[in-house]
Amino acid sequence: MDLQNYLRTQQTEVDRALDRFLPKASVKPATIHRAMRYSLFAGGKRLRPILCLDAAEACSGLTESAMPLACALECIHTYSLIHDDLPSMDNDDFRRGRATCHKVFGEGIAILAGDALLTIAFEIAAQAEAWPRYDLREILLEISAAAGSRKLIAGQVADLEGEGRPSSRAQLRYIHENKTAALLTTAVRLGAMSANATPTQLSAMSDFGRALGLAFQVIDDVLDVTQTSEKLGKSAGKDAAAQKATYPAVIGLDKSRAEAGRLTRQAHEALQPLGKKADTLHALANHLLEREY
Ligand code: GRG
Repeated sequence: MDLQNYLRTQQTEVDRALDRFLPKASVKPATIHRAMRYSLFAGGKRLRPILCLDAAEACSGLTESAMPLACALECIHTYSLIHDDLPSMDNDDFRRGRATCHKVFGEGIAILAGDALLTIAFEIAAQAEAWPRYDLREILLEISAAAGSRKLIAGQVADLEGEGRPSSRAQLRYIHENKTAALLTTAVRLGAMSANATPTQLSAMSDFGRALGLAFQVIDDVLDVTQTSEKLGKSAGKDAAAQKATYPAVIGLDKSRAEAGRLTRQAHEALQPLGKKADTLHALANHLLEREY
């Protein structure tokens, strides 16, 4: 399988769908729609939507059924990046290879663009069809829980509060589970739900998403130390400068790489019940471990 080519095709499909779901840039008030589109179409990897679509296929579902959920997740993810970059958070000027939303549109509009992306995620998800095992109520509960104060925001709070203080591995794991792995787990779970997955398939996806999400954030921490800002499309070296709780800071680079490898193996094992149908998810897990940006 030519994974690079496959990822490009999936990114294009996701971008087309996002373009259909988002208000056009000319819709009033144009400033907010321009700001939302500016950050959304800035060239993200579309990892969460692609995982959602692949999980649907691994459970014998159709990617068309998963697409509204895939797009909703990308809107939530982009909102979190816009807010994460704000002066009151990480105060970053550079994201997805371009100036951050608040640098271009000002802080007020950037906050509102994040709010609007979070809100539209639910509007988009509500357009998904219902399935015999998983109704819309369950889908919306899954998304709200992942984006809420016990998961995504909990991770961000712990991340902010951990700055400048020594962290234990347990604290680090808590941050990674909530800030990163929760949304990635939800991505594969929603894909599976859109395929009317059996309880065994859904449980396999939960285990896969968690292990993959943890590996993804360990690698993200490693890349922050080893790569340039140009390559990453975001400011490199910021974690160390802000004395953030990261794996390289707590256990060093070599052990961090080994930990990412161990978690990726765990992700592969979790997919066992899905057999050959999960081949693309296996390939994606390897690709994320070896990525350079
Ligand atoms: C509610 C005020 C408020 C803020 C929410 C929750 C939150 C802010 C921020 C967390 C965002 C964050 C930086 C999570 C870490 C996960 C991570 C490594 C994100 C980068 O994901 P990629 O590499 O990015 O998939 P692209 O740009 O490719 O989509």
